[in-house]
Amino acid sequence: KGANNESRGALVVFEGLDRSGKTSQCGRLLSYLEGLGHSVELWRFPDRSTSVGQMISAYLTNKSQLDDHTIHLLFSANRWDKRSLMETKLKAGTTLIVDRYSYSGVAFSSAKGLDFEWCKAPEIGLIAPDLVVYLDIPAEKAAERGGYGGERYEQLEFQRKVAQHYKLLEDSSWEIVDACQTLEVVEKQVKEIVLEHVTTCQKGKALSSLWS
Ligand code: Z5A
Repeated sequence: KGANNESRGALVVFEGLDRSGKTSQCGRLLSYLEGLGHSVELWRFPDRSTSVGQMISAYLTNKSQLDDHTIHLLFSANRWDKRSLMETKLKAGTTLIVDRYSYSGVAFSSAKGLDFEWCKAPEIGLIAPDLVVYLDIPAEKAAERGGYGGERYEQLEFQRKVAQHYKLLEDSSWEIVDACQTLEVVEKQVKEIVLEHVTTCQKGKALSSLWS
């Protein structure tokens, strides 16, 4: 085992449209991994607790207006704020389950019409996930789940565009799960996929960076 291949925690990211079930599945996965005795934490982006996060939250709830480029960079800064803590935790053996990450950043901003490559640029150098679980659901179906609230982006036509842009980001770290299945079926599939990656990282795997 080389110095770069030390045992570590896994970086597991959940992505998908609004109401695809990310938050529900992240919670269930956390309990499951904890039950198996793993060191594990649940994170989410945007992290609304930081000062940058509060600006993002005001924007999402329509309390403030920002240029599309500006808000894009704030979402990215919100992740950069956490990059070094993320590395420390992973190297200390803690698995991180992360509800939304750079893929949301690019899919949402490019769906507004911003240049795709421009959107990816500020994410370069963030830690690459070991696994991206994409909860796949048509925008129409997601909208039926309790309906959308009043936050910006929670509109059917826009969610359709976001889905199209997500597809352009798919790479070998992605596992697509059919999110139209019941919560329990999705949960079972997610557990199996994630456990495999947690084990691989425990055995030793180098960290890598976006986008590679
Ligand atoms: N955004 C961005 O533009 N740029 C970025 O860089 C980042 C984010 C990071 C806020 O995100 C917005 O920020 C988001 C993207 C943008 N805008 N949108 N849209 P957020 O994470 O704070 O909010 P959210 O993603 O919209 O979270 P959500 O509404 O909580 O959705 P979810 O986590 O995917 O779903 P859920 O809460 O688990 O489930 C929703 C409902 O469906 C709930 O009633 C469940 O009980 C039900 N559900 C879940 N699974 C099932 C199944 N399998 N069957 C039936 N019902 C189910």
